[in-house]
Amino acid sequence: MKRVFSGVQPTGNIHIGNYLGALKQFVQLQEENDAIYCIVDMHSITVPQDPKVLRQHILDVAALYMAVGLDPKKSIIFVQSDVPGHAELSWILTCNSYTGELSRMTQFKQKSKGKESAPTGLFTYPILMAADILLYDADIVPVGNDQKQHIELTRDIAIRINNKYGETFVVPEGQFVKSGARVMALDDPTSKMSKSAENPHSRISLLDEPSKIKKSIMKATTDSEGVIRFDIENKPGISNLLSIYSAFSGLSIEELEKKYDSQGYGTLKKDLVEITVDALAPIQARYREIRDSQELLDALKDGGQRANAIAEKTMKRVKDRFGLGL
Ligand code: AQP
Repeated sequence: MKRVFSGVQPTGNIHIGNYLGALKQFVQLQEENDAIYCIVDMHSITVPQDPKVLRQHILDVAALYMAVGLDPKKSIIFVQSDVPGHAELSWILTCNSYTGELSRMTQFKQKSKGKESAPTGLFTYPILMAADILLYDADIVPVGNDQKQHIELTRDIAIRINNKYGETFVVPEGQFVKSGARVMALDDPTSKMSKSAENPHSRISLLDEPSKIKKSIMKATTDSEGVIRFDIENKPGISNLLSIYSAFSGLSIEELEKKYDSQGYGTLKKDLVEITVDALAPIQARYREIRDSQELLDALKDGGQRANAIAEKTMKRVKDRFGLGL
């Protein structure tokens, strides 16, 4: 059995990019692997958060994890800050990484762009992510394409420490889906769909009402050519809609191009609204059942204890290698 680890930040409502790029794989992977899924609340404070809202968002993400199909009997589901090993290991990894490699991270460049000074946590957050993964000896890390660079960094740090201190960490592999690995913003298909983008119509959140989904898709930026074909460079808007359609319907891009041959963008958009609304309806129904339940709190408590037991073992091994403590 392989160990799978991944996480999502509680920074707002999870959108279809998070779902198609990451969560959908989480559910498939829990069937035949030893899966651990975290709500990475310590990552979310790299930018300011309202404490009351953050708590609610932690529960929202946990409920959405379960609503999309994660089962606490099959997967460990827990909150990152409930396991002290993440912060502890992060410091040890920080001492074994370089400012040069962190400066190359494109997410840091994007998130700090235009700011006179950025929080140190925003700069070092890829190390905390490396700690999240290495703490659980993960073999596989299912994530969206935007995290490729961070997985590479995690591997580099693990290999560096293994070479210097002897076999300490499992070197993980990223796992990326074919369609949906990078869902783009509906209002600007050249940047990725994001929870924190200002325009709510740039994304479709898993909890959006049908009317909001309709408005966002019908307003989505396209082009003036009027031909439905996949061409990311010249037709990023239509290509993005086709990718989302393909990921939700299971139809290939070629099948969709044939289906919509000589049809207008309006028809494609209308059908995509229907497909999206239908795909999200059961998730929303389950979310409403579970969000305020004791079952959710019990799952997180139990998950935290089980995650902590694994993390403590790793920390003992790491401290031994580094000669820390007695
Ligand atoms: N647009 C996307 N397409 C495909 N996958 C995506 N992911 C994020 N955006 C897309 C994947 O979702 C998982 C959880 O992401 P996260 O919440 O940890 O952080 P993020 O990548 O920073 O996501 P957001 O939505 O853009 O949040 P904010 O706005 O808060 O920064 C990851 O596996 C990610 O790859």
